Amino acid sequence: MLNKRLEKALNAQIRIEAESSQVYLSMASWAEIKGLEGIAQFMYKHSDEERMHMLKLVKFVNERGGHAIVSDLNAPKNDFGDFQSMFKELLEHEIFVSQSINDLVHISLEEKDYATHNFLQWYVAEQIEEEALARTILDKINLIGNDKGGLYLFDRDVQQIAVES
Ligand code: OFO
Repeated sequence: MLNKRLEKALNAQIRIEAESSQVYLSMASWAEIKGLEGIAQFMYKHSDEERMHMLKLVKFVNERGGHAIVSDLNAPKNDFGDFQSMFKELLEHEIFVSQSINDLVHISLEEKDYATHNFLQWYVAEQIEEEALARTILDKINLIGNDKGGLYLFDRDVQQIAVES
């Protein structure tokens, strides 16, 4: 059975995952209208993944005798300036999510809830991957600079990552 402190913290994480899904959906839509097809596809996929992260938490909270709450969300912005800044924001957002997962892990240990601690390890591993992927993409962006041909190839590369992951 989840204690109230952990239930509240897990519900806060449910909200963060839902907001992450909205942030990436907004990035996908922005990229799509800019003609950045590959980047849009990558972001749509990322948005779906965040929803899956949220659902996994919802199921877990309810299975453990808590009540997963579907709350209102902050609206994401809908203009990202340029794709370079957008990917920087993606990395910053993932770092923020990792911090929040770390805090949750900390609470689960303080509350001696080892089932939740074990469940959260999946998120810890996922965050390592997501941060690493965002950093790899930013490295590619730095390599292409302002080269238009490079952007075309980058867009295709990112699409490929979306298809393969
Ligand atoms: Fe990309 O963050 Fe979920 O967990």
